[in-house]
Amino acid sequence: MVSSMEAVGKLKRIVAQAPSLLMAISPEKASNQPAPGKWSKKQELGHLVDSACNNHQRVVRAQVEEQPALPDYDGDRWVALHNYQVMDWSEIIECWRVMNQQLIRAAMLVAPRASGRKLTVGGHPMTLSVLVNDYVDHLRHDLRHIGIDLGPEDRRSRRSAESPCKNNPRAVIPPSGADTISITNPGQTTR
Ligand code: NI
Repeated sequence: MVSSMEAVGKLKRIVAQAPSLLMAISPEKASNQPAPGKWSKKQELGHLVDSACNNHQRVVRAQVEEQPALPDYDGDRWVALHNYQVMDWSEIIECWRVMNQQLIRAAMLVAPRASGRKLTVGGHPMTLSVLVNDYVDHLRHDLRHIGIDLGPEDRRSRRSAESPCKNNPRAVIPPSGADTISITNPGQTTR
């Protein structure tokens, strides 16, 4: 079974390393929108704040509810709602750091036997352990797109229905039985 503790260890290292690397990006560069409708680095990191908020909630609920059916969220609308583009770059970085500390706190308390607890996110069945691993993989992928490279991604925990991100759509592996791989960019995201 994939361990959630290993993923939490990776997350701790990312949260220790990434803020100073993000601060090295100038606010001007972080505000630059590469094309109409594309996220700036501010908005991409804001999306990672939203991801942390949603996944913190999931990590908690998976431990206090029996087989919870957890919702996905509309990544574009969450970014637009928070208006990250007008926030200070340093404030978004700090918000991201603090939310991940909160997620780490909740995930640190997962008892070993709870790692295999079953839940669904946006209708996709998974375990709590897979959810935590998937969260960290997605985080590392999106940080790399922002320009923060923290080493190779761990692909062991990829789920069958992976949601691409706005700026960096990637292959969605179809559920088993389907025979095509498509590049899509839906608004809904589980990550
Ligand atoms: Ni993303």
